[in-house]
Amino acid sequence: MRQNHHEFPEGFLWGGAIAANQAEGAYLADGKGLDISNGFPHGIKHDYDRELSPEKFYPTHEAIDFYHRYKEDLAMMAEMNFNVFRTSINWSRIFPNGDDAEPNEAGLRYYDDLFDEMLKLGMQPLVTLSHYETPVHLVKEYGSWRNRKLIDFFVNYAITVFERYKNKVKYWLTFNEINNMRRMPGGAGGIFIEEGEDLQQLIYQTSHHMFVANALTVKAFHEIIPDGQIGAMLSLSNVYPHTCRPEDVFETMELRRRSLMFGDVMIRGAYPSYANRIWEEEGAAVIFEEGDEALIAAHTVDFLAFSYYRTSTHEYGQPFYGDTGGDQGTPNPYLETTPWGWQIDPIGLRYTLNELYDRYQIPLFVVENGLGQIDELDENGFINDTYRIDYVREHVKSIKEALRDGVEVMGYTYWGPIDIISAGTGEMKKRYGFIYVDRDNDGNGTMERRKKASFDWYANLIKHNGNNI
Ligand code: BGP
Repeated sequence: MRQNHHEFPEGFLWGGAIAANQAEGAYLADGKGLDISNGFPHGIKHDYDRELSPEKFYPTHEAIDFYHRYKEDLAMMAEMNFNVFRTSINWSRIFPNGDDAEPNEAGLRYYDDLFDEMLKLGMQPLVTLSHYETPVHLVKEYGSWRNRKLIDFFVNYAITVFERYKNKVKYWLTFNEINNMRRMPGGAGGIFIEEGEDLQQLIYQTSHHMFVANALTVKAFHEIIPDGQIGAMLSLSNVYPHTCRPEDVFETMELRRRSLMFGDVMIRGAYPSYANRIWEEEGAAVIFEEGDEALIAAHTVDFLAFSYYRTSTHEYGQPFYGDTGGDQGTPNPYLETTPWGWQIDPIGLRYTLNELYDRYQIPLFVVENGLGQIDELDENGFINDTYRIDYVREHVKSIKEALRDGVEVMGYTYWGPIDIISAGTGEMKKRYGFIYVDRDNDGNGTMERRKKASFDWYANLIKHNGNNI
């Protein structure tokens, strides 16, 4: 029988995670096309501008200028002893319109340099193919994932980057938080509802197209990078029943299943039996083409990556509502809450790791976990973010407990090791970083980088492979 780990195993992947669109800026540099993130003035929770307005400020256009400053930033990540760094390739740097016949060489070269730099510093790149970055042209011209042509465009993009980076990048993720198609299809898939359309039908049909694309991508990946690993990525912050009332308990399971079904398809290779009932009750009739089910069955992912930020509770009859942090219902009186209403629950991470491993029995990777807070500089310009240290320490302890429970965990990439643009709200004020960036919500500031107290603490945690807590 396999022994459970009492400590973090050797080779555990420690680091941080960002997304291209929330950090790079340089939104039209070197031939890049517009991607959907460029049209959200206040993040994906809020309005999307189909046409950019010259009067408005769009935070992703400059973001934190990681595009030009990545060497300096990665050097700081190396100082924190990262052995993995997660970012995305912005699809629209490689195929500016999404349907171009040839890839954009300047975009390819940028990621060559970026991955070379990571490798030089001892970090494995962990790369997301699509992190809320669908090219705008695909949305306007094809209706995004409504159209099965997107499957070909996406797979062609994936093959292009697999071929290009096969000797540099061994860990890949397909769609960031694919289950956010249910909560925020605009951000997750460039799906903006048109008059006369049924939202549920739209969500499940477009998700189905993404599942087919996922299967074809996994197939190509295993052919091109046989020594690598590719994962599904879901938003899996958890939700508890608000009370022990059976109606609360059962409906909470139904809510959770609406996320887990995305994992079921990509990991088990088939829609779960309860999917039919969901579609029936939502009035959705998902059209499958011949061969779709066989493809999905044949090409499943190697591991499950997920984000975990918080838990919430659900009461019977409450509408299913969520944001970038996960499902959100009624506050839990036992938990502390951030200024953004996210409730801190380290035990919930251990609960989630066990839940997922029981269900799937494949390696798990915590690729997002972090604390968005208001950080204030003291009179010396220092940020003593003990609250962030507490957050990470308690969550890492929970992972250690899950290892003892027998869960296989590959790694931990803290979300936003450097302050970046919030995906949900477009703010800079919601800071996650161990590194402070001098920039505010309106784009003022010098962009100077500065270490917070958590910087040395996290460096020391990794130095001891997490076994000093
Ligand atoms: C996830 C996204 C990230 C991210 C994070 C935190 O949903 O994958 O892109 O930003 O949530 O959310 P926010 O930025 O809204 O605080």
